[in-house]
Amino acid sequence: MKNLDMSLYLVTDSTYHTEESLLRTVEAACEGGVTLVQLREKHAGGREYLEKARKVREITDRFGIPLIIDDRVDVAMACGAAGVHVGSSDLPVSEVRRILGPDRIVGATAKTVEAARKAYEDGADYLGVGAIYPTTTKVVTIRTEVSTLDAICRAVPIPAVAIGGLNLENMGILDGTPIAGIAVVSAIMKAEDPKKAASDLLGKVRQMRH
Ligand code: TZP
Ligand code: MG
Repeated sequence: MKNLDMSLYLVTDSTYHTEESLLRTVEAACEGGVTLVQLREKHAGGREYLEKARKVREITDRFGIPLIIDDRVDVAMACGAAGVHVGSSDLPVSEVRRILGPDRIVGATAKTVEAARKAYEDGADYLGVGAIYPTTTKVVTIRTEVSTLDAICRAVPIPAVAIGGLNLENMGILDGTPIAGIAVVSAIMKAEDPKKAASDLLGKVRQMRH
């Protein structure tokens, strides 16, 4: 198993950012202590995605934080990212693993214990589980009960992070579940002070896991 610190996973959203403010926000989040970054571009073509990925990687590299690319194996390989995250309508985990080889990180979304087991067997290194709360970021998603999240964590030996509508005020609901961390979009990407937001979230995750 890879040595991944999944305590605070930033997933980006360019919807309400210029490229410049996106990069500034990622940098501030890195300063604040995020432990993993996923570049998630739902509307960019391959070229734009790659150019952005290279710029984001320059930042994450400076902080020694792994960069994961959402959906696109080709973009991840071209920019030398640490890995790829795939959901149920993307390339299957087994194919992504085959293409990327054993060393890169493959993350998968899992909303059921069955999907979690399959992703693990197919070679996923970690799981994203949610949406725990309603989210304004992703339109097409279903809610995942905390009890399901808990069962997923116990069903597979790979780390799982909770995602979906999580913030400083409501993440207490995860207390007692054996999650490896949380993944957030809005709580950092929409924060007025993303560095402080990241630092506060990280503090709370660490406190919760004790
Ligand atoms: N997958 C499940 S919920 C979600 C994704 C990508 C979006 C989470 O965004 P936010 O803003 O933290 O609710
Ligand atoms: Mg996807």
